[in-house]
Parts: sequence; C-alpha cells; structure tokens
Amino acid sequence: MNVVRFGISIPPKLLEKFDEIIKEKGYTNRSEAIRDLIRDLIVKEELKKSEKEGIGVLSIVYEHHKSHVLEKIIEAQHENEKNIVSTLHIHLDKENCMEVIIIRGKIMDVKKIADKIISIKGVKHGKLIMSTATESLA
Ligand code: NI
Repeated sequence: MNVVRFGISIPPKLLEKFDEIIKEKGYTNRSEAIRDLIRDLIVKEELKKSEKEGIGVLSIVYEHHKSHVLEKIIEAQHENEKNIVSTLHIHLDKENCMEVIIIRGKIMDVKKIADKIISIKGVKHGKLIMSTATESLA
C-alpha cells in the first residue's frame, strides 16, 4: 500500500482517551483507526450529495399478521425492483419478523424507498445504514 506519513500535534489527555477507545474497539494501531475515521468522514460528506450513487442496508421489524403489513412491504419492494438488490427475512418469534433489505441507487432514491417502507403502518422499527463505495476510500 502506498502511504504518506504525517505528524499530529495533540494534547496528551486527548490522545490517551483516543488510545483507550480504539483499544476497546480492537484496533492494534492508531494508523488504522485514523484511516477508518477519515473514511467515515468521507462517506458522511458523500452522503450529503443526493445525486451520488449509494448503497443502503434497511433493517425493519414488524408483526407479519397485522394490517396487511407484509403485503405492503412486498409491494413497496416490487415498485422499486430496480433498486432492491436483496432481501433477507428472519422469523423472530410467533408474531415478529425482521427483514434486511439492500437498496442501491441514487442516495436520494435509496433514502426515499427506505422512508416509504419504514412508514408503512405495522412496521415497528426501521433503520437505514448507508454507505458509498468509491475510490476515495482508498
Ligand atoms: Ni417471518
């Protein structure tokens, strides 16, 4: 890997706290932790550009027998079949299901589809995690 070295001036207490946190997270060195922080910042900034391509993982929990919720969830996915990459269904217990839906496309479209699914009556909890897969992440 082609790398550049650079120095950072930082108050000792701040570094101490940083080391503590990254050790807990499992990082073996500061460089990898700082690289990941930078990548996270890049993704965060890129996700503000709604025209860019993004990919999201939408996780929802719902009661499958309530108010045709399952039908509505499937319908929403078929309406956007070009953006839906994959769906994983998990039966949590007698009543509850979890669905993990991978959505790909323009960031604004991914968010719109996720919002539509989350807002379906009967969906108890929903969360979208988004990422961009670009060369800028190096
Ligand atoms: Ni189920």
